[in-house]
Amino acid sequence: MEETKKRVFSGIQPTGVFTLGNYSTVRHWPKLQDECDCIYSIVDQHAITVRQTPADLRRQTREMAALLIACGIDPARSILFIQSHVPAHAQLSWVLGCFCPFGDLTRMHQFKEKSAKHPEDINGGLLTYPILMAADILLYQTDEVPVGDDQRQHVELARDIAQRFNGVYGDVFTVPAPRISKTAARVMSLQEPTKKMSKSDANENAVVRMLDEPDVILRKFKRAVTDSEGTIRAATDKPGVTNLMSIYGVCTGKTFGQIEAEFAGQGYGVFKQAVAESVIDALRPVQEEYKRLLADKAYLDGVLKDGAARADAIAQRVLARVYKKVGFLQI
Ligand code: ATP
Ligand code: LTN
Repeated sequence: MEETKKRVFSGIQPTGVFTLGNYSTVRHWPKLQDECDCIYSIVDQHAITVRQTPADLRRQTREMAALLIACGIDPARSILFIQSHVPAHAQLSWVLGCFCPFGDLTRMHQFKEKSAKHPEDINGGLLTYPILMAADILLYQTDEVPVGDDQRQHVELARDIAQRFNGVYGDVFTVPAPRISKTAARVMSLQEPTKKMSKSDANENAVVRMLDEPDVILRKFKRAVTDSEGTIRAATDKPGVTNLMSIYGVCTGKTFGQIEAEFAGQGYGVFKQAVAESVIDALRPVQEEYKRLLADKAYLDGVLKDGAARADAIAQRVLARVYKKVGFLQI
């Protein structure tokens, strides 16, 4: 009998070069490829909920594919594709929107944050973003969704939608669960350590990018906001130092206890230098592989084309079932 592997789906927006925060989450994805059936999508339709420059979006989409492969996503074992290449995402999104209460959308943290950040453009897409995300997930009968902690609420909404739909039409969708690695620390901004480090942050000093050169990384860590206490320990009233500790933990695998012991009696200068070096070492192999891949556009495009065809075949079947269930006439 054929063994049925768990289906895993996750997405990432091509909104810029990805950060150490994204890396903290994405580096867990390749490990799932052996035990699970993995599908990873570059979600360009989600990206336009915030205004993008078309040429940049195109370039960043291909760059994101190269970065994901450089991080270890293997196109032979996983499906890697661009969301807008599979029309069923937008199609299912419409249907699912009719199964999602308006109030659930307005209480999403990300909607509140992004509408505060872009008060001049609080568009419908920003509000319905989680419905499209639910469509991404449910189209593939996903069991688990590996994401950072900031996306938990969205995955829970996808669960609610699946359950509501199943409640009306029978077991159509697999009910997905978030898979949040305990070691996928939520990396915070280096300048405002109570806010998450975000790709689209306008303050470059706040963000360490995957493709930053070593001297840039060092400079950003030297400027990182800490506090006046001068001891290296994790505490809620020390968000800057705690964030640096978790970054050091991501790059070295050390626990907070080990880090506190290692830097007992030392100052922030020494600690910041060590954190920067650990990041530089962790990123170096990914950067090298990325540069190699980006030079081979034909290979990347081939991977994305093949990925879209494989994703589309799965998505079409699920969409057809949904259309039938809700009563769309098939001729
Ligand atoms: P944007 O700034 O455009 O909103 P983002 O940096 O939040 O983007 P996404 O593309 O939305 O990045 O997220 C990709 C993945 O990275 C998600 O699984 C998300 O949970 C994770 N992630 C994003 N930021 C962080 C962070 N600071 N720490 C840990 N994981 C993160
Ligand atoms: N909303 C996610 C990106 C995303 C996603 C998904 C993640 C879009 N669709 C489906 C998991 C599953 C984010 O902002 N990180």
